[in-house]
Amino acid sequence: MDFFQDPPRLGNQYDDDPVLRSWLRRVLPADVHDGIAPGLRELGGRAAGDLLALAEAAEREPPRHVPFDAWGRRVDRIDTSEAWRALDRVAAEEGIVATAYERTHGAHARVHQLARLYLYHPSSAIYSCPLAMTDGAARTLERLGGDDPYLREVFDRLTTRDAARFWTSGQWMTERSGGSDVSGTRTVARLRGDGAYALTGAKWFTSATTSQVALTLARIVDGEGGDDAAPTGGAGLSLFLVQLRDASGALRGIRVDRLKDKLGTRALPTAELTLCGTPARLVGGAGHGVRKIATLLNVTRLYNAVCAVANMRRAIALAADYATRRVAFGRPLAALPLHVETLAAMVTEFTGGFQLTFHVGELLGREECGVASTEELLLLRLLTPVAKLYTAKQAITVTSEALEAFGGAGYIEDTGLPRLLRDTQVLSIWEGTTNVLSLDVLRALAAPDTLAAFGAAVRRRLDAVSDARLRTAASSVAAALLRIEAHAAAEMEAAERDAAARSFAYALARTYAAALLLEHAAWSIRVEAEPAAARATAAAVRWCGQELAPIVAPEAARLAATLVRGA
Ligand code: MFK
Repeated sequence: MDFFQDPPRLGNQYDDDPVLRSWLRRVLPADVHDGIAPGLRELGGRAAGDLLALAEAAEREPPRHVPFDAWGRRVDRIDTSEAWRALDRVAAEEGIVATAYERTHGAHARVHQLARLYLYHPSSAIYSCPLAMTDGAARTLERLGGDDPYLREVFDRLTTRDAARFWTSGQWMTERSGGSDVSGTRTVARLRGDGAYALTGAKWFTSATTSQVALTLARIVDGEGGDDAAPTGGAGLSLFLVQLRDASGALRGIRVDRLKDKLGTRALPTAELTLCGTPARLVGGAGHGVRKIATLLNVTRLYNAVCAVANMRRAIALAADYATRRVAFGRPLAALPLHVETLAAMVTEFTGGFQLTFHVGELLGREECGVASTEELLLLRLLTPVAKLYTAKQAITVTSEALEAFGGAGYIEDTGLPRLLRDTQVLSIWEGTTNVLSLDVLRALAAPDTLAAFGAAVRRRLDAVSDARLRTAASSVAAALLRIEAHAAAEMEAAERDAAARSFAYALARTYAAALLLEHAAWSIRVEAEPAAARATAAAVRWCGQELAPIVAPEAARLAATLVRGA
């Protein structure tokens, strides 16, 4: 009889995830945990069921730009699939954004919401992208919208569970002059007679152009004065809200030039736009647009990290299930020591990334409810870019390894596996590249007391570790922290500090995650039954066994310059 390999199967994505469940049990009060667990279980079932089917349908029918109607009129329609629109409805009804703003569980609301996002994202065809921007826009309007009734109404729509009223928001920052160096933004805003502004310019990457509103940056100029009249630099930019369409559905002074042809995220419409007098509402007063939109960026960067760990988790779920079905050399892959070692390395990466990311979620929840301490606020600012940049790179490694765990099948399109890698590759690019975020980490550390807050948070966790199984690991973390502090205190040229920024950010990520893993393992040993405690211990010990602070020394940076000049 012919042989056919069994495909991997997904079970309930909440029940099958010991890392998520154990972490939630530790950080949430029992009544909150017990209150939200049934909803998470239900969503975990949908993620392996109807949501997954919708995501696959949306991927089969990517969006299409229709520039003209049959009679030659410019219409710039973006046609999306029924499945893509259903994913929007599900997102509203499941409260993927709303949960964070209902604040039913106070400061725990953000953790609850991020757990829901984590379950939704890998079965959403990246509908999580519009939701990230929607959440970031909601938080920005909550902070800066004041008592403007229109902005209040927009906020309500971004945070509702009523699918008929739900709006999503885009975030248009990138222009042809660059996505990282936003201060070069050339779009201008002119005050109209009715108090609104009119925007003129070009936006080069606008994800989710089917959203109803978008936040964007522009320079306010007087009257008909040219671009030269605009104040220069990031502080000269102002933040605006654009409502894309009028009541008839027609775009308001916006031309869709084309949809981007991307490596991944193919169900997501990403467009190049020309703004020709687009009406816009100023948000939070004139000027300092970069500082104002940073509120949004810090939310979307956390989404990025949650989606990175969710992709790692999905890759591991598929590879681990397959390892029980696939027989090679007379045994299932799950019985081959080197395969087990490879999967364990993936699980370790995922578990460290998970701890770091959801810890940042906890901090954000406390900040949003006004109960964060000064130390927590400093850590939130520092660890948001750290978590984003580190988990994005981990997720690329882990999803790539997962494809290899399937052999040739991992390279074949209709297994759906290559999409997981393609969709993960974007995570280190959008919302700030690894290098831009590494420099943002230095920006955050420039604030007084930030490094001290980091050191105190790590040391407190190490001091609480008493179990003999964790002691060697705790010593490695203490040594890594000293290396971090020595690097921060060392005299060096700005160029040398910049050159080491990425490796320094990695050191912060690995060391902080190590402290969190140890804290979790110590708790698990005390409270949880086996095999949970053994699993948490193994993750902590393996994580701490790696080089925790691989900081590039100034001499190495000089060698780098030599290498690149000759390349
Ligand atoms: C699945 C998840 C999905 C997510 C999907 C999203 C899809 C959307 C795709 C995109 O839109 S990708 C484009 C995203 N773009 C970026 O992430 C921009 C990357 N570049 C940076 O982050 C640069 O560092 C930055 C633009 C911020 C540099 O701008 P400036 O003006 O040269 O920086 P400057 O002068 O240092 O900072 C200006 C102010 O902002 C300062 O405050 P003050 O005015 O009070 O001095 C900074 O402290 C503040 N600031 C900058 N970054 C901040 C911040 N504040 C808080 N948090 C931050 N991260």
